Amino acid sequence: MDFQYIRVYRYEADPRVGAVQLNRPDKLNALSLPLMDELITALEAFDAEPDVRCMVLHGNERAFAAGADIDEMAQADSVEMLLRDQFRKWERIAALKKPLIAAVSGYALGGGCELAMLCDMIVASDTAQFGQPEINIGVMPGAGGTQRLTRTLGKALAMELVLTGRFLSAQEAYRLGLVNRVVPVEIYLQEAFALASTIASKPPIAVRLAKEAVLKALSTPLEIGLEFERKNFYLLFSTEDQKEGMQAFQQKRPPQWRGR
Ligand code: CO8
Repeated sequence: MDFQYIRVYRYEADPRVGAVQLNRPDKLNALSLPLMDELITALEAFDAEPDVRCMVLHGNERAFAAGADIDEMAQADSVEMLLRDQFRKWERIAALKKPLIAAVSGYALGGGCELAMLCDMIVASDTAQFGQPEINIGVMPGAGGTQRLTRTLGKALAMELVLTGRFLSAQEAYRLGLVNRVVPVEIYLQEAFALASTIASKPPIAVRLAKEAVLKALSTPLEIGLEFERKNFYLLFSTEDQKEGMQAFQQKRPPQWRGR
């Protein structure tokens, strides 16, 4: 399929990893409606492709994404924004079954920061900057920023970032648990792909059910989450990969995953 605002490819060293690059560099990858349409199409296609096990989303060195496209919103009224219903697409990204890793360099601002937080993990370059500067243009975060930042950073800091628009450096974001690791900009993509490749080498049904269970922790009370976890755990005992994984351990050989 031909895309105008993204580039879709497989990681050369491990084709089980699908990659999407946001590719609107002249606008710092501002997340326009057509770009978001392309992005969800590409991610859902990878999600449905049996030989893809993990996905990486990245921008370029200067910007992961500098937010929603301000030019598209500047003249809109509330009804128009509501009818656009653009957050449906964001919900579809949150509903992807396979792990999605954001590789972030440069700006991850507004919707760009929210998109990175929607991913399952973030690998940051040492030049990455995260922020919710919507307050400076007369609005506030709308794609999860007030909720996901608060859950990760706690109320005080999330409040500061949302009310002042201050950016977090990559190191600060790492210290606070927003990102998994910070590496020099020259190798941030390589690092994200290595992480994706490790996950791609694991039994895919266990990966899928484990991802679901971890995400459940963010939206349920503990008892419900524990019950959900237990059911997924039991379910894995119906997979061939569970038998293979445990037998391979006993026979002291590497497992051969079948994804069944
Ligand atoms: N939207 C549209 N265009 C943008 C955006 C954006 N968010 N960010 C940058 N650009 C454009 C600039 O207009 C400029 O275009 P041109 O060359 O045609 O004038 C080009 O990208 C380069 O940008 P700058 O010249 O401004 O580059 P600087 O290095 O001087 O500054 C900054 C970089 C600091 C990142 C600056 O561009 C900036 O402040 N950008 C806006 C950041 C922002 O406010 N983001 C939040 C947007 S609102 C939002 O995300 C709401 C999310 C919730 C809804 C999600 C639904 C999809």
